[in-house]
Amino acid sequence: MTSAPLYSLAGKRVWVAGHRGMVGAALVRRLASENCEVLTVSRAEVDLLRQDAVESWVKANKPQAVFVAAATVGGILANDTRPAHFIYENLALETNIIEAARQAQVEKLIFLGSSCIYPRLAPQPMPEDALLTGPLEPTNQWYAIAKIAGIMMCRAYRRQYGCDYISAMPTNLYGPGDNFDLQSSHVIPALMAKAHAAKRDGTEIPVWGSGSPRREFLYVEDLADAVVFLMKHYSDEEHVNVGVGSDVTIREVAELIARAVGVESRLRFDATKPDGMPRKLLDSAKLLAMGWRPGTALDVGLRQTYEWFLRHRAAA
Ligand code: GFB
Repeated sequence: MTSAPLYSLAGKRVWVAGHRGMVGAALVRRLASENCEVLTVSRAEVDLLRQDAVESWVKANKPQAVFVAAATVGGILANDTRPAHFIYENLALETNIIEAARQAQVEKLIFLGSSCIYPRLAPQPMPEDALLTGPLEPTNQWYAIAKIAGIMMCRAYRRQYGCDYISAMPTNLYGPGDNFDLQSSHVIPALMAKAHAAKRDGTEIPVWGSGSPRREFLYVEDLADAVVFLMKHYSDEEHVNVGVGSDVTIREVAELIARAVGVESRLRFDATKPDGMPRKLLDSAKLLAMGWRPGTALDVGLRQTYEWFLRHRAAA
């Protein structure tokens, strides 16, 4: 059963930071039914890496609630090869936004992290209190450290300033608006683009790594729904995991993607590419106990993502 909301978005000025990204765009779509005024700002107007620009814009535009969906993100190879980008840009933009929000007396803020904040060998499924209990996965430790810092900032701002700032940790995401670039993307959009090419050219589908790592995948529209739910129903220090409760191997997701694309090509595994974390399944019991449920099965979400890809192929 869902409890009565603690915070209402109705009539509020709500800033979605990062509205051009997959998550931010899904949040803007989801907020259309919340009877609030959604604020967005382009990168050309405000560079989120510049503290003075962020502070001036927030002061002038006076949002009452903030969704921190802005982030420098990418798949395993991008994380592994551009560590300085991932740690610097994420630390800079999240500290700029959170401090600007405090100065402008923003009523409520939700910071979005990632399941890679947990130790490489955390117990599976990973509960919230596994944070900082062991060494991180080396391929994405830079991004993870920045995201852990964001969680800690929200906690510290609650303690010292009484700010109602909370954090949500989504599992691996996919859906409309994803990045389909083969070098920098996550596994689902990469394999979808490769399966599409294999269907066109009659070739094999190259899959990085061994195919045995396990991942939990959440459709981005469900994530947006969960984040709005938490904004309204949650107010506490501890971050909240957002997942679907089950995972699949990379081989299995590759097969599901091939089915969604309608291709029977053989999978070819490339052992020169990294596997990353052996398993990444969140324990989302805390969120489920609040009454939220994901709505989209993986095969359905994959079909919808492929339809989006076909419609937006040139841009993707
Ligand atoms: O989605 P992905 O890049 O992110 O990779 P992570 C997941 C798994 O899929 C890895 C395999 O074992 C990859 O080796 N994989 C197979 C592929 N084929 C491909 C391919 O063509 N492209 C990609 N990208 N992977 C990221 C982190 O980790 O996940 C970030 O680096 C973030 O920090 C994000 O947390 C959610 O799940 O390994």
